[in-house]
Amino acid sequence: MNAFFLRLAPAALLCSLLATALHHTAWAQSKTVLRISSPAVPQDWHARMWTVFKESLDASAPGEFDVQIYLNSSLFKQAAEPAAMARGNLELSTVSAADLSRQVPFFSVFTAGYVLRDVPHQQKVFNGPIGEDGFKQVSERMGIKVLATAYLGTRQLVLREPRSVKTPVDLKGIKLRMPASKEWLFLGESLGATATPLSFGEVYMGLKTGTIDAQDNPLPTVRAARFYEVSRQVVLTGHLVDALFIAISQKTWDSLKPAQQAKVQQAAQAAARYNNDNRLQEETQILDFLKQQGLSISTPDVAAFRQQVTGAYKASDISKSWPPGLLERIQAVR
Ligand code: KDO
Repeated sequence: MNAFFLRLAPAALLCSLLATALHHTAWAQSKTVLRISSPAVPQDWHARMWTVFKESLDASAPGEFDVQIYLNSSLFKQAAEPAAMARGNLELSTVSAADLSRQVPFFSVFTAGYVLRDVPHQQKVFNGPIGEDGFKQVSERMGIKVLATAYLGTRQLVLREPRSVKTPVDLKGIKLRMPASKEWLFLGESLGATATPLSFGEVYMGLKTGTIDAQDNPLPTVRAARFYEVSRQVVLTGHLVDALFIAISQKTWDSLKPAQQAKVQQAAQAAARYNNDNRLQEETQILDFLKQQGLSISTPDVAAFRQQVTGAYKASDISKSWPPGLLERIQAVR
């Protein structure tokens, strides 16, 4: 290279670097940002599924989306996500039946204990005409759109200290932590305990310090959030076959091109499948893990719990808000 070109080389390099940087900035700016907020701990399947969502979109729509995942309620508080999505302040999250039931009483039925029999029943209900009816109401009334149903797991009771629990009477006086909403608290009371509201992020400390005596969650979550370190007993009540709905802000959804909507929907379904497969698999082995950690596993009189819980709902104001015939429609799904 002659002297002339050698003098030009640094300038040319600078120009090319600048051009690349500008190109990247423009590229980044043209990407649609999808922020995800979840209370889940990183090890839990419904946290890890968001990576599947991101990878799926990066593969199907390269360069079109900037997916940002915020776990441990680091972006929005637990249960604040639906309102944030409705306002357009958040793009995606998972929402519970309790979150939906405030504006869409249809979902209140799914906050009740012993309504859904098992996972196939849950999936058939939400992936069939009943789910379609409910999700349509969510779109119309809440400014969010449900993209897929994830199985959160079957909720069991987990106690800080061992105790003989056969029927609901045995839970009398037990401070059972529940998520902070009227639907969750009613579920806790219907089990015979004294329901105490606390956000998910505070459960570990609550168990450790004894401000609560028990909490209920699916067992894979007990492992992922390390609640087993501060618990002594699992009582297999199986009172709620719990779901989480992957949802997107309607504003975000409407801003996407039809081809992008299809890719986002597919990515959400892939994420839910990943969560469901792994969680189901883990649920088959989790009791061994918990026993190894020193917890005792007890089986109560589930029929007695079912009877008490079902009766409590029937007699409550909560069930008065349920659309007539919906419970029977759900029960008829086989
Ligand atoms: C909980 O707070 O117990 C709960 O299991 C309720 C669910 O609806 C969901 O919010 C979940 O926490 C979080 O995703 C943390 O796993």
